[in-house]
Amino acid sequence: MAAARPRGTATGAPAVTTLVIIPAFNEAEAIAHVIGDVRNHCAHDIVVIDDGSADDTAARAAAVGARVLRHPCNLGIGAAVQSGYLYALRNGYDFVVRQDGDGQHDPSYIPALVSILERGESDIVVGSRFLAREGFQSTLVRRLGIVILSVVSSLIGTRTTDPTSGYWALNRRAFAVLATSHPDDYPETEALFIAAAAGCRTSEIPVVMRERETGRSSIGALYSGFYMVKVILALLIGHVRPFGKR
Ligand SMILES: Nc1nc2c(ncn2[C@@H]2O[C@H](COP(=O)(O)OP(=O)(O)OP(=O)(O)O)[C@@H](O)[C@H]2O)c(=O)[nH]1
Ligand SMILES: [Mg+2]
Repeated sequence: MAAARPRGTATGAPAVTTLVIIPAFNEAEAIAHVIGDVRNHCAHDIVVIDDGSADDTAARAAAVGARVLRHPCNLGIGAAVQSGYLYALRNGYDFVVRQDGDGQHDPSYIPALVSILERGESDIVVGSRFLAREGFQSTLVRRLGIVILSVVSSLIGTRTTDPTSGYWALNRRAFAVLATSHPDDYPETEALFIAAAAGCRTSEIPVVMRERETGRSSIGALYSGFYMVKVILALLIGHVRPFGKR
């Protein structure tokens, strides 16, 4: 795998570097287009984390010049994102943008997400589809779950309008925390809680999301209910448990 970009500017000041991480599981049909779309909107480095795909995801990402980390088997979305954070940490990046490999996240929002980190206003910026209420709003069952998770999150002090959004930007302080401690599946709500418990500040900007056009969703209607219970239990247990013992 290629090393991270050399850092530094003509004036000698260290350049701020941003890495876009794209977790991908069986996204062969979408991944090359997603990478091209990111490149159309920013010049940041890109790493695709191929989570043990059975299709050509890794080869197609590599064919268009992206760096690819490969899990030897499918470990789940949480582990895929955590591998991206670990890579960013070990290679000295300042900021990470996390976006999905199925094309649901419009990379035109990347500059806006990163600019909030650059101004030091927040440690994590979440792209929320429910602030503008335009575009893909998810299925009815999942929206209901999202409302319940928002309420539970508010009660324990991590208010967010879109607790399952996977479209985030994080500074090094935040991704260092999550590189060490990250939930497995349906991870976003719990990850926000872990970061907040470690002192990270979170904010949101409105984004318009698209519907998945290819591949398969990780979350069927049946699993939505299961994950909801799991995440709520994890949040409540996390809330009564000192962070240091996590
Ligand atoms: N399905 C699934 N996706 C994974 C896994 N590991 C990484 N991913 C990637 O994680 C991202 C989010 O998964 P999605 O299934 O799209 O989840 P989602 O966006 O909440 O659900 P949809 O709105 O139905 O697409 C995608 O880019 C996946 O390719 C995994 O084990 N299963
Ligand atoms: Mg998706």
